[in-house]
Amino acid sequence: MLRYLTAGESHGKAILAILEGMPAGLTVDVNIINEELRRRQSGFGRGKRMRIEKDRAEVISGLKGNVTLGSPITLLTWNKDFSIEKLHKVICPRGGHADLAGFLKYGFTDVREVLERASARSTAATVAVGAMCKLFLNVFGINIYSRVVEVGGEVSREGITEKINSAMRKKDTLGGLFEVIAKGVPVGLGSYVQPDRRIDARLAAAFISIPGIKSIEFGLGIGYASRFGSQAHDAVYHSRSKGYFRKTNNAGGIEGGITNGEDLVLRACMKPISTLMDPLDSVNVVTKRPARAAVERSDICVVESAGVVAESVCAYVLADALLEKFGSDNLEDIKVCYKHYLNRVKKT
Ligand code: EPS
Repeated sequence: MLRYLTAGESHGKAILAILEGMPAGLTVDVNIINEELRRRQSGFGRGKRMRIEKDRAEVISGLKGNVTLGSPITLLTWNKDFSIEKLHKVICPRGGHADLAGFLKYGFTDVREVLERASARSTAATVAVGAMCKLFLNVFGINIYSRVVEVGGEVSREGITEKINSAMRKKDTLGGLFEVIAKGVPVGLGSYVQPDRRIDARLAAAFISIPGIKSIEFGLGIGYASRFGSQAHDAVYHSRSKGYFRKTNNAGGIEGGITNGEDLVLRACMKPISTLMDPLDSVNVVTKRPARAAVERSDICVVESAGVVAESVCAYVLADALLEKFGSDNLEDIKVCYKHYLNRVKKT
């Protein structure tokens, strides 16, 4: 079983993750993890914090030399902006953020106590975990990509850039739609035998756990609603060279909660960032009087970064499902098992 925990406040000392269940024998190139962290920080519309931080992962357990030991892997990213003890109090919660619900739930006197951990800064840890999982999946020829599909109704690169510029001018923010594609995924990850073993259920939970994600679609997604079954489903073919294959991939690579050997295609919608420079109405939680919501340093649009985070959680779910099917202690054992399985499938 693969599992991970993240820890760290946005302006605390560091952001970290402990990943447990990676098999022994995987060679880790930390530069590749750092490249993923850099990708998470980029994209048009990011805020000033991204000019302060240059996220890099330190692997402080689970490796000897650059090879995994099968023990928990700790991935640590130091924050340059370590100002949690000095930051001003927040008393006017932002609609759309965890501010008010978190403040009431935990009984704080300062809304900042909520936003420090609710911040999407924690996704640096998620991406470090995802990068480890990608390294593992690469051994089996599985690769994961993402792309921005739409921002604020615009689909072209120029249109999106202009839209983000206009949001910036209007002191507003934007969300959008992105797509994640996983290639080289074998048939047979996940299972229909229990609801919680369905790979689509696991991917959906992982995607929705990313801050700001409001919906996820597989393949045709909402497009299924307007089609006849005959236009919606992917017919099955077989050839000697390809084995079983489809000419279409409306299912997005998943049928019955199991990967079917086609590319995984997922789309997710991210809401606009909830910190607004021209803030919405709020209430001062001390006086209970009407006020404007707090203004914090923030981003304008992070759809591209959200795609990188989604690649990471997708990698985590697929790595977990692969380990579940093919063994989990030693990489060489897993490779033998995997090869045997692919041969059996080819002959079937
Ligand atoms: C983020 C770091 C944060 C925000 C953003 C994401 O840094 P700061 O709060 O110091 O500007 O830029 O967090 C949020 C959008 C949020 O809602 O908290 C990061 O590392 O991605």
